[in-house]
Amino acid sequence: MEEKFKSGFVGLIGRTNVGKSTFINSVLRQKVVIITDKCQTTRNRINCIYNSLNSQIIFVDCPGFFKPKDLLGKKLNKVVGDVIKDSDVLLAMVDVAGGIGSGDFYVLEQIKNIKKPKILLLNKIDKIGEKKLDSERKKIAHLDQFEKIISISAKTGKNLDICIEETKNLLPEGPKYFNDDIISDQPIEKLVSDIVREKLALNLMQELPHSIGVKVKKYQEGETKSGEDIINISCDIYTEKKSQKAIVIGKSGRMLKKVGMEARKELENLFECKIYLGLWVKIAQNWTKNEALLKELGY
Ligand SMILES: Nc1nc2c(ncn2[C@@H]2O[C@H](COP(=O)(O)OP(=O)(O)OP(=O)(O)O)[C@@H](O)[C@H]2O)c(=O)[nH]1
Ligand SMILES: [Mg+2]
Repeated sequence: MEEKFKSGFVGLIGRTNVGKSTFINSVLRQKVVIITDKCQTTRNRINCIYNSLNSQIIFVDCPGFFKPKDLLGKKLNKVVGDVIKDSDVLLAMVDVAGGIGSGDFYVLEQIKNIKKPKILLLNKIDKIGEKKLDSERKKIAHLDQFEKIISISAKTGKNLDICIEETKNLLPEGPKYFNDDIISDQPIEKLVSDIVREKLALNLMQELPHSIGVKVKKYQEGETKSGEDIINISCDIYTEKKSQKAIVIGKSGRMLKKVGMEARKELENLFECKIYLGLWVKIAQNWTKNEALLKELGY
């Protein structure tokens, strides 16, 4: 008998930094979403599409769930709430190397009464041994809301094939929502601004905890004088204070130059052409608490 086509939206839910975006990039075998070792890296919901012969899994990357401190935090949690509502299957993720803690139980509590099939992923097992994994498993042994509990490493790819198989089993019959050549529904400008934000975060988030926003002001495809393809991009970087602007620019502009170079290299690899990237640092007081500015930045 012919197998029916299965498809659906699969929300990835978990605390910040547990490895949700890393999981998606590993499953799709390319960088579709940004990753850092800092909190609040993912700020939007992003559909990432995994196709196989008789199924289409739409993994939905979303921000980490946490106790919100400002309007940005509240908005991020609302994104997660909407993803939970709209998903067919939920993948909850915890970091067993860091240790399952109260932040994780808070997240699991939020989805406890949601009547949808759920899988629990125990991530980062590459960092720990059997003994620690056993003790982490004991912490969640009393939970009965999950169809499956799978130990994985998003980084090395361990057991991701099992995740895909088990997720597929839980999907309903459905249509192909996206064409085969689409890997993500994220607008290109968003990916560009996220890559700039990723490089900023990796270079200076110690000094600037999550108060940076990036917006693409210009994105123009063209040709150089010698006929090569080039994309001309300029971005505004929003900081909250004069002192933060100075940190982003750095001594003699060194920090901004470094961030610009790293972002440009990555964009050139991604788009396989030359990139001109202009970065401009602005001060927008309290943008993380300002509705109009948050909107302007796409939140
Ligand atoms: N060793 C190891 N590190 C991992 C693994 N998965 C993710 N990481 C690291 O954990 C950090 C956070 O990863 P992200 O994928 O950005 O985490 P996230 O859950 O998407 O975080 P938010 O977007 O802030 O919610 C990064 O430094 C990753 O390299 C893993 O399986 N093993
Ligand atoms: Mg993320």
